[in-house]
Amino acid sequence: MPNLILGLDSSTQSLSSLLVDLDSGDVLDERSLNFDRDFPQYGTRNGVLPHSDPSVVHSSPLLWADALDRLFLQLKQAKLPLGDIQAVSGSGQQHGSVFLTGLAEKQFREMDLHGSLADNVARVLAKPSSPVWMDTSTSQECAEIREALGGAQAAAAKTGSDITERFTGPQIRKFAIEEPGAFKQTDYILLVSSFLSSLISGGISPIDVGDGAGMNLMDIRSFTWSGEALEATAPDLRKRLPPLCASSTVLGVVNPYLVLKYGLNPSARAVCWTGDNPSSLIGTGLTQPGRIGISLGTSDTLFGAMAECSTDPQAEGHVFGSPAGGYMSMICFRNGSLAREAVKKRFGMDWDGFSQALRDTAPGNGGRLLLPWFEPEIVPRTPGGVQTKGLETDDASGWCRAVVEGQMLSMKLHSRWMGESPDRIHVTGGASQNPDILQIMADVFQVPVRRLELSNGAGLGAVLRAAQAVHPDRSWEDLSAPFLSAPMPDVTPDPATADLYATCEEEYRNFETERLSAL
Ligand code: XUL
Repeated sequence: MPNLILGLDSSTQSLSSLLVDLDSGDVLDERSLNFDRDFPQYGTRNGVLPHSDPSVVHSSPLLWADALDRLFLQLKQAKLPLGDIQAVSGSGQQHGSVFLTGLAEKQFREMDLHGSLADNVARVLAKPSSPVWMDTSTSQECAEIREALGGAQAAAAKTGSDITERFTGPQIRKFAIEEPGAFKQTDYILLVSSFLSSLISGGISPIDVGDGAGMNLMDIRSFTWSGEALEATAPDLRKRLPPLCASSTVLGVVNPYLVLKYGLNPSARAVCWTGDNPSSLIGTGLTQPGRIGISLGTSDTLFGAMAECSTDPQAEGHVFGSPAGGYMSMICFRNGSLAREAVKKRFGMDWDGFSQALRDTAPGNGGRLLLPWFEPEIVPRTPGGVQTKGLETDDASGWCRAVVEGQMLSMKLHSRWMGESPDRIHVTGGASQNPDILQIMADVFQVPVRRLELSNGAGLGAVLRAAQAVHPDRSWEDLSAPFLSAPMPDVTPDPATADLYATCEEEYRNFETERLSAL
């Protein structure tokens, strides 16, 4: 029987799937449903529900359940061999929460086959909508929890992150305060990942330590619920939270609903889901410490496995459990493509012109510096305002190099707390197509940079996690090798720039410290 594995990824705007044959390395099917386009009845815009207060950003758990049904229906209609699937897992957008009544466990275990998944879920919802990671309406709740835990550094040391607006704990506190009646009706609080995992496995799924760390409720060192954080967040929270588990947990066989409606094999395994970032760690080949991943998107994200649990003394980065065991770090820099594009636009350039400017200027940029805070920045935390040193306002090529060097120096500087010196960087995202940007990355970090051609790192991570859970004897390297091809040779660092960029990092740090205290 072929060894097929199904990986799913429920992101902010879509549900996508990847069906692979583990033995041949073939991708049999890859598809995606777009929430706005394919489910217009929910009225979402970019995957979220419009709200009069822009800081309140929710979506619908019924939409996510409907999407799961539609996806399995499409796979069945495409006559894919669903009976040969050995294991299913998935990843979800992090931090979002689903609030269910005490009837949920039985409802999911004994699904009504006459109704859809959404019909089954609708009967047990304690709150119709789910706050998601884009919600920024919990500043007050964050301040209260942070104070109870002894400040930002203490909260980060305890839970892996400072108390953060989009994280689940503050969102739960807001719900408990604003809607005490509905909160009282809530017996289960799930994440997007564990909610969908519950539907696949037919029961209430535990929360894995990767996504659990994005709640500000889990003790990051012991991987157990933190009594202190629960206490500071909402009344009687412990009894409302499912247990925590390792990300590789096999929950059992798939829900009979999927067997009877779509022809899944009754012995197919349901493997616990995790958050999209922990899943991407696996999907980008970063299961071992010693390598970091950088995703160059609207925001730039740096992440990597860590041998030991070290938390950010500035309380700006995040620590999650790694699905491969141990820990992972994640640092979000808000001014990613956003800043590169702002410079390109300022000088009326196209990307070829931008790249030419990088080639026309020398490493170190003759001492010209730029702090790329076009928008308020997360790391380091600042309301922003671009800061320059030695840069004339009309120096187009100087600005192009300065923005990229500034971003790379900032990433290097602000990832030092992780205590890892990488030997390779795996890079993904739109701007990873640009070899001139990658050369600066390689020179600043003094390690080779490998571009991965991945359309869905989180989805591939789900496949590999499911595969590893049912084949624990096979190594991550062995499992991932057929899927992680690099489309071009690694970009290697120029050793002649090593001392120069060490000096640049020092100068950047001093300039940043000076401007942060002045702003
Ligand atoms: C991570 C975060 C986002 C979501 C996106 O902290 O909020 O990356 O996981 O899906």
